[in-house]
Amino acid sequence: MADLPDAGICYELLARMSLIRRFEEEAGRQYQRAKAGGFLHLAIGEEATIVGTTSVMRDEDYLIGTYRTHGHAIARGTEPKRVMAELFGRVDGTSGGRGGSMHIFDREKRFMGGYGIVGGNLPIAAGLALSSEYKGEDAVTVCMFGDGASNTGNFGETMNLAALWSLPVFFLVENNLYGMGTSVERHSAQTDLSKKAEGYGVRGERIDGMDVIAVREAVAEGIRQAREERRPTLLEAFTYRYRGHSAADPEVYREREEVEEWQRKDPIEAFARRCIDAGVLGERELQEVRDKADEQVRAAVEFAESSPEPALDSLYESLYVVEGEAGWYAVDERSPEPHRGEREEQMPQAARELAEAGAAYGGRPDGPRPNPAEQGDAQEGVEPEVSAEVEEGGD
Ligand SMILES: Cc1ncc(C[n+]2csc(CCOP(=O)(O)OP(=O)(O)O)c2C)c(N)n1
Ligand SMILES: [Mg+2]
Repeated sequence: MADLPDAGICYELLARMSLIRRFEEEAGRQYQRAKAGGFLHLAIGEEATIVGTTSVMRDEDYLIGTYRTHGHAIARGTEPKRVMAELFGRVDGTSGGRGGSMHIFDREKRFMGGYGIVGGNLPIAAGLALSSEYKGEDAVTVCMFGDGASNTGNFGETMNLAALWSLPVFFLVENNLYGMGTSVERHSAQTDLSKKAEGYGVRGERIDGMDVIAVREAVAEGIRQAREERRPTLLEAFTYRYRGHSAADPEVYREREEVEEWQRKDPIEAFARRCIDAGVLGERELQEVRDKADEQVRAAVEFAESSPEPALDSLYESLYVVEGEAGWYAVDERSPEPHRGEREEQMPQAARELAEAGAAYGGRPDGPRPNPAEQGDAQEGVEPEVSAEVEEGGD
């Protein structure tokens, strides 16, 4: 077992893991109260993998993750209150309340999301690393994804380019043993995921993702190789999510005993005990860490509650930026002049009508869904056609 770092670092690691745990427990509660909308994927149980990784990154490094990344953002330094406000869909959220749980994003902290497409963040990670390389910067991109994502085409394509172009990128697969309800044995022919990129020339290694120090050491070395030698690594960290895949998961694919077995090796408790036994931290500090986490999460909820909802008029803002101008644009070959839903700043009335139709639809999901692209022009007296079917969805 690797040695403990000094007391200050141990305190910080414990504080970060405890804060993330408390944050996510509270996020789950707020979701039950319907304060947080959309989907909610919790990473409770995976804190050592998250915090061990981010603790050895430099400020200039990029991190990109999946849809299970509240903790990743907080670990990178995004304020918990802004993450909570994002879950609540409020203007002070990290994406102005428009992204929600799956799309936490903080450019300032170089946390590049928050990504809902399984495996979709891998090529973006290669792109980020390529941009650092191209600009002659020292930054490394850390890309975290799930065991399920290692089966996607993006995985192979990204590993190939990362090795071929010697990109400063580091990959970490958070192997929590399941992709939704499918176990690794049932979804991957090669169950040693660290070997999956060897054929592309990417070195692999397996570690205990429940041990924050083991993660820290392995990631530090991987990042060093990426930064100094331009050699990508694929690190497989064994971890476990205590909660279901998302808030709506009946969990028929695993036994209660399996969850309890992993909970007995809880990464936060195990690390706290180790620090106490080694005399690095005392009971008083442990209590302080818990109290501070409670306080920060309580303040985050209060902040999110009091942050306003985005204004209805702003519905079409920030969807695209074309030549520095933000707005909602569509390629429409019917005629060159603006159509409904386009260039809303020149057509405030049409934008308002569409926003109101959207809001009314929100309260009446069985009704016809407004689709600006199919609703004709904004000319006076033209009655918009309403069509398109209600989309079914689930994640
Ligand atoms: C391309 C794509 N296919 C399917 C889905 C639906 N989906 C969402 S999460 C998930 C499981 C992914 O599992 P894993 O990569 O192990 O990550 P984990 O959820 O365990 O963190 C699937 C199949 C999706 N979002 N994107
Ligand atoms: Mg998984």
